[in-house]
Amino acid sequence: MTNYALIGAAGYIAPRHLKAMKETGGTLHAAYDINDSVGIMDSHFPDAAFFTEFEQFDAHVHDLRTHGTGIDYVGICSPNYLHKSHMGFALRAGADAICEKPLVLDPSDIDHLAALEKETGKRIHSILQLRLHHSIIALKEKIAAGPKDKIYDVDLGYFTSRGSWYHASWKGFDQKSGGIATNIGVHFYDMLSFVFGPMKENIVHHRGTDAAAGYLEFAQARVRWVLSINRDHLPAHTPADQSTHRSITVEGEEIEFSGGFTDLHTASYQNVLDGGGYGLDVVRPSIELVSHIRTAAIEPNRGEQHPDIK
Ligand code: NAD
Ligand code: HP7
Repeated sequence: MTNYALIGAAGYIAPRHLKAMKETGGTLHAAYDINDSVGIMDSHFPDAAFFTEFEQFDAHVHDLRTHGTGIDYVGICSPNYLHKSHMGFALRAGADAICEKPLVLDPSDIDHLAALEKETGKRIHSILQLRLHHSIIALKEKIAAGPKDKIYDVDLGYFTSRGSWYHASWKGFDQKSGGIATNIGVHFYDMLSFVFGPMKENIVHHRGTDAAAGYLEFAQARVRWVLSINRDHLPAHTPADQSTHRSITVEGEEIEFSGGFTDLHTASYQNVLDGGGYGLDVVRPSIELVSHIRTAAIEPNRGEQHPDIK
């Protein structure tokens, strides 16, 4: 039986972690959030202890360890800028961390965390669930089976509408979330390097609070990308009842990957339990990539623009 603790239990993504812990046969012993709206825990782990103050959570996790119920993994679903501190807590408490993306905002934090892994002997795992999506795995296998010198033309449009709440929440503040390319885009930049190899060129065409766009080159791909959370930017062909449109075309051929997301957190946890998982070295390139997007010059005339940019 795997013993878990959870940080950020009241948030949007926490239920997927609770479900993953349950479905992989684990037990949640303790959870923490500054917000007490955590009734969802009853559906999964009605006996788990819950705290709204870090000090009490910390003391409880320590007591559990003293009494022989050491926590194996701490699931981390807190805002992005807090991940580093919360991963530090997990490792110092003798547990591995299973932390939401983006693992950290600043690439230099990865070095600090690597030192902490060495000091504690514990590991950090990032949730990067697109790497476990069946369509993406099939695409990776197809590219790997093709000619190694072929460069593919890829268009990536990621439209996922959010209301004004997004901008008022921590997600709307660059210093807390990293901005939309970091908070949402990190999935697809990581996925692109997973499929097409290391990044070679990173040009930013637009960087706003509700949309970003650019041009990327990987070892085997030229990518025109656009990302938007503004409903008005949805492509005209999006069905009226749909608020998201995720599309990737490779050499003009559409790869369908809008569906099949709901169970990927369970697959992510299982992957860690099976000895896989995505550690610091795996996440470093995508963290460096989004860090560059945050500070790069805006160069709309370099590289090709995505056709759905409005
Ligand atoms: P959210 O705002 O809904 O939830 C964050 C939770 O953290 C809230 O309940 C908040 O009260 C809590 N919190 C804030 N400060 C805290 C603190 N100091 N200590 C403890 N808890 C604190 O956000 P969310 O959408 O659930 O995002 C959480 C994390 O999950 C982020 O890192 C986000 O990037 C990631 N995320 C990943 C996916 C995915 O597809 N993998 C989807 C959504 C969110
Ligand atoms: N939604 C909420 O109610 N609350 C939220 O906090 C977020 C969404 P999708 P996911 O916005 O921060 C993506 O677009 O795929 C609503 C990113 N993940 O499918 O779950 C939303 O309004 C994630 O990294 O959202 O999450 C829709 O109605 C990023 O942190 C519905 O939920 C997150 O957006 C579904 O929305 C974010 C991926 O893109 C894989």
